[in-house]
Amino acid sequence: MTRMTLVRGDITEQHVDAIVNAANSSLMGGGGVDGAIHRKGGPEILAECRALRAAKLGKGLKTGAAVATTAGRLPARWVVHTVGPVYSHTDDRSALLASCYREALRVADDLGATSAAFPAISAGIYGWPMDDAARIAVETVHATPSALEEVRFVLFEARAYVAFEQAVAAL
Ligand code: AR6
Repeated sequence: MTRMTLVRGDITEQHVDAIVNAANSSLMGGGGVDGAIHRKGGPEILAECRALRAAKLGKGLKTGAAVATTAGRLPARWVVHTVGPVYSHTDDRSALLASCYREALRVADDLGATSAAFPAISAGIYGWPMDDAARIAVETVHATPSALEEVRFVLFEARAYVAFEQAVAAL
């Protein structure tokens, strides 16, 4: 049974097996969580991302998919990169956001991770409304079987923490 926990803080400081990155399809870094992970994790992460692009992800990582690299200098074993959908007012992309959590869990599970930390994927630069992003995150992890002992949601802002707390309470 996977335990879901919530903490307010910085995902790059979490001592877990796998840290999930809210990346973009290029895997070449960016702002938000992605920027923080590459900055603190160091150049080894980007080097592995480049190698993945060259070997099997020529067109980049698809939205909703996940792939692992080293965690470099972070206090974790792996970074699992996933690409959230950009929020749209006209197009329901919820299934793609759910897929990010499912695929990242599957990749972490396949690696033998026992703990994973997730940010609120798509809820920053990609514009997803926080309450809905939290509901999709919590419901998807709850519904996805894995051997992980702990899935930790690491929320940077107070309003994100409250949204995740409410989503857990609503399960
Ligand atoms: N630890 C935990 N959460 C954080 C941290 C951190 N260090 N930094 C930001 N957040 P975002 P997205 C929160 O924008 O919306 C990048 O440029 C943040 O407050 O990181 O999926 C990528 O390269 C928000 O609640 O990811 C992509 O181009 C949440 O993490 C694009 O941004 C997600 O915000 C992805 O956008």
